[in-house]
Amino acid sequence: MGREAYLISAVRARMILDSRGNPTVEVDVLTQGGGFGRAAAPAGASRGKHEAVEVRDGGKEFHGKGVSKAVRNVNEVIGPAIIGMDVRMQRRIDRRMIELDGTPNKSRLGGNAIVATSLAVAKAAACTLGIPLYRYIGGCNARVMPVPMLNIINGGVHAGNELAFQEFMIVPVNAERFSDALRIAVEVYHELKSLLKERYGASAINVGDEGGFAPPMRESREALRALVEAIKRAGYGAGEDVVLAIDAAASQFYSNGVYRVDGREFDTDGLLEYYVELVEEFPIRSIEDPFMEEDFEAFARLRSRIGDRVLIVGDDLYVTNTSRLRKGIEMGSTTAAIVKVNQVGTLSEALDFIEMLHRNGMRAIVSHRSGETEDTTIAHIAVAVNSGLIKTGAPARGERTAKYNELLRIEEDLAGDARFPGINALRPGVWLG
Ligand code: 2PG
Ligand code: MG
Repeated sequence: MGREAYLISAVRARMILDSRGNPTVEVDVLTQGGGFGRAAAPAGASRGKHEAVEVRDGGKEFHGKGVSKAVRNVNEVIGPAIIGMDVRMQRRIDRRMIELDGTPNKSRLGGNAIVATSLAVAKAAACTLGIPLYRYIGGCNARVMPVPMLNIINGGVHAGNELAFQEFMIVPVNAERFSDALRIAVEVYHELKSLLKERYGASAINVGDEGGFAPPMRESREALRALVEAIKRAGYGAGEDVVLAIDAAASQFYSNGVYRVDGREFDTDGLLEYYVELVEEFPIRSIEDPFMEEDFEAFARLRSRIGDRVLIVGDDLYVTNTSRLRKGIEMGSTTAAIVKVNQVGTLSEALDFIEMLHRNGMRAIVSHRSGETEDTTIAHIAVAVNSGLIKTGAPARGERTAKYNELLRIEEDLAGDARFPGINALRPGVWLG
């Protein structure tokens, strides 16, 4: 194909709805060669303070959450600036958008406008080349299927119960391939469903924002015990076949030096000891955002206590931002980080962040947001960069299963080349082959 085929011929944005019924931005990018890419911006509920800013309309419509300004920014500012550019020049296009925006946090054009465009550009490039997105980003090196971390009990700001920790996850590590791991997770999910129904009644199996159950529990131990029991009832070993992970999202229950969790009030040291107790009692192998988002030092202390056994993960701490990550590396804060493209705003910045993690022997966990769409880009990114880990909710609700289903297709496409790292994914620095 001639070079003209790769030139961007049109950029179109519109408003669509996300999984919480809020407006979000969707962008189509077309190329002269007939390539087409479509992507949508997700939205977080427990957002980090330093994330790229979403531009929303304010006012009465959609309770202020409209995105007509962000849509206009794509159609009238970004589109005209990138039409005619070579769609394969991802970094140049992303840089162009960053320059056009001109703010440190993408607040002028909107992180939501920019991220949807950036991802749609990558998809249009892959489409024009006639290859799947994961191969476009990762080339022939892409081969590691991610171990899924499935949030099957929802708390925090994602659910209407009293659990302070936001996410209680299962991680099926003892499997030959991704599809087997997903099956194991689904079996545990359904055991958990009947267990919760027996114990708390039918309303306990209502689901939260990420498809996990939101039972009327009051304490983390109650949730962790239920997970262990569901794993056993499904016929698996808790700690061997399936391990546990937590996203505390601690900024949400922190104020003025005090963490309010499980009916108690902790200072930083007290909360640290509480995590150590939980790790001794339950097969927890990963803890995300254990402390509030500015306390790099507390993360580092937890890491030196239990970092040899448990992945210590920064999400709100880093917000997919390399300068924050650099600080975390200097201080030894974590052994892993969550990667959410919309926290930083462009695909190339997210890829930089992942590269920095990998070069420092840390794990990248490619992640959804609690407000999602049918967009499956993160499934492709996880495989493209051989992250070995993905976080995309329970195996229920269409916007969550869209990602798992795409991973099933990718595994099929990779066929004999696919690798599934199992427990090694939770060992930072270990090669995932
Ligand atoms: C998180 C995410 C996704 P949110 O904290 O890790 O699970 O939640 O999108 O609400 O920030
Ligand atoms: Mg998080």
